[in-house]
Amino acid sequence: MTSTPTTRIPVYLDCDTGIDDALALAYLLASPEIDLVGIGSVSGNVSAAQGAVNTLDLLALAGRPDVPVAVGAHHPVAGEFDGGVPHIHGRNGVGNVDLPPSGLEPVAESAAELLIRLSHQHEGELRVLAIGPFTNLAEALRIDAGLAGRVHGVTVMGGAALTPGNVTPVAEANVWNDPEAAAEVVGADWDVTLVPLDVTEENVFEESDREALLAAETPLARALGEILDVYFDFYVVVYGRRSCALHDPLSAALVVGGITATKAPAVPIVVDTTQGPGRGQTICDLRGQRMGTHDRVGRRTRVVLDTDRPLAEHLVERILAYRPAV
Ligand SMILES: [Ca+2]
Repeated sequence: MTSTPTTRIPVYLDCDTGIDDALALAYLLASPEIDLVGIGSVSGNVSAAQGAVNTLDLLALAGRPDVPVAVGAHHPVAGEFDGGVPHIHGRNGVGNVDLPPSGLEPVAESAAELLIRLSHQHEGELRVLAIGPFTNLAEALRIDAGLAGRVHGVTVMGGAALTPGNVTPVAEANVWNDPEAAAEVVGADWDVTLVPLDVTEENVFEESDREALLAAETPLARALGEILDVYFDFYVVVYGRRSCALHDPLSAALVVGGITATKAPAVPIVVDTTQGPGRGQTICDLRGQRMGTHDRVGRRTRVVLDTDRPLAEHLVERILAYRPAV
């Protein structure tokens, strides 16, 4: 690498790779503002084990086999992994595309252990970006209560503030898959930024964007274009046309700074962990919004409600410009 790691923001990524996870990963690798220092997988779109395989295959395609990948939790805090969503992300999580096998192995430690180790190594600087269920983060907080004090901030893709859910009328998938973990993460004593469906569903990737990837020079970009095909089919029931929401890439762009949140009030956020129809809801206290949405004193949980510009064009530009380090 020719860049200087000390000038780049260290980021730990927790993911369930996953098609939009793959886009987010490529964007992070293409972003000189940050240094991706470690990745943990978690069950969600696919099993944690399959998510790690997909992540390693993508890292190899990107010319970044040096990034450590740890396999995280297979089951949520309560209950069991439900088998994922092959009808959305394909049977293997990457749109039924057979990526070239990386030949790489995950590290021996768990995702929670990797996160804790990195929080010591980059104390006060580490940004945590979670784009899958929050099981690993909750596990790490339980192992080491001091973790929260060593992390600069946590950004999580998840929840729905003033918009419907995407699994139930009120629950978004990452929270739905492990509400107990989500409750622990938003309740811990660290700065949490929630990136909910309210903003991620506003950022849409269109067929023209996918075609730009398919026509790219790099194998990574072309592979992303291919794996999006299955995802685009699913989204016909969401947007009425082949396209997809940029849930995970938007969360990544907010950490990188490529996209800026223009409305992200610090408010109380509670996750419903009951077994009723509200299970998995992220209840954000936005009362008073008609008088302007202001930060509540002492709150460390923010919810992103608006951003400065659409993501798709910026995302395509970064991925097309990226060249693997040699
Ligand atoms: Ca994800």
